[in-house]
Amino acid sequence: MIHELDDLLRTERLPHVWCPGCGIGIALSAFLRAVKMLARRGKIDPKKIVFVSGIGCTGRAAGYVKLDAAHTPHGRALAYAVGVKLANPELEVVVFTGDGDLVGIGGNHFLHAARRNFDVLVIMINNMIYALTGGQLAPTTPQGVYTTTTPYGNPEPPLDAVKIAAVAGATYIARWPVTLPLMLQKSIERALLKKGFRFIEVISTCPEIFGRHIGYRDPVELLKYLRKIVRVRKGISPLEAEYDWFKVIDCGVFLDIEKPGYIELYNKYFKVEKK
Ligand SMILES: Cc1ncc(C[n+]2csc(CCOP(=O)(O)OP(=O)(O)O)c2C)c(N)n1
Ligand code: SF4
Repeated sequence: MIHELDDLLRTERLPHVWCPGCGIGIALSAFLRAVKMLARRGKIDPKKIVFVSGIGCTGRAAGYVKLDAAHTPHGRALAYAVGVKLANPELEVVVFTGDGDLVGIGGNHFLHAARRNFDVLVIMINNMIYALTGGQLAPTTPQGVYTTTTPYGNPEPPLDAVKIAAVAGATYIARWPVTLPLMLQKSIERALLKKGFRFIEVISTCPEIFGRHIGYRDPVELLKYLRKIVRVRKGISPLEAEYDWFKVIDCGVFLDIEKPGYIELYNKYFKVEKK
């Protein structure tokens, strides 16, 4: 059987490891469709893309894409991506990462890459849990929810990565749920053509672990619930966007500005001479 994305997939590695109903595949296919669309229009060369992921269910994506890819240690995807871009600024570096990977163990890299407006696109798949390791608390886990490390309910308020990216200094910030894959694709297309630190949060579904913990083991019911709480809003600031699993999750493009990215500033201050 031939699929329209086969040329961007290592089909010999399929079937993939993700559970039925997992949202990660929806996000990955939105990314690959965006690449395909831009390549067709001559705006991007897939041979210049480097796809970097860390460890986690999300991290497995690096093994399936037919792009230059790296499956790096947990929490270090962004640090690795920064190294790749500094070594060869001609490359378009994309980090495809889990919420635990990026804002848990990798939180410091996130903060400083955004502060530097480093030239990288970060797509964070937020399933609100450490899924691969069986359901421990993530920084993004909603308050009150049972996890294997908070058996009496999570006492902590969750971290909102959109707001962190905004105050730290990103140039593009968006959030989309897996229930709106076309909006996500268009947003990735836009972000791929920009410089600086671009951050897209994908609200994903993990029926196997997170869903089971909150009483939505059925993938369809979980998707229906997600659809209910998502509110698409235009023109609001990232600081106004609500992130509350029990009430509403605001989605949309919250920031799209131009300012010099890190590579441009580096060249300016270090006065790099071309040989
Ligand atoms: C240094 C290090 N610490 C901990 C782990 C164990 N570990 C693997 S994946 C993971 C969390 C995964 O959660 P997330 O990044 O949100 O990805 P998901 O599986 O939910 O997609 C952890 C703690 C590890 N592999 N390496
Ligand atoms: S455990 Fe959750 S995140 Fe991991 S593959 Fe299964 S559904 Fe997806």
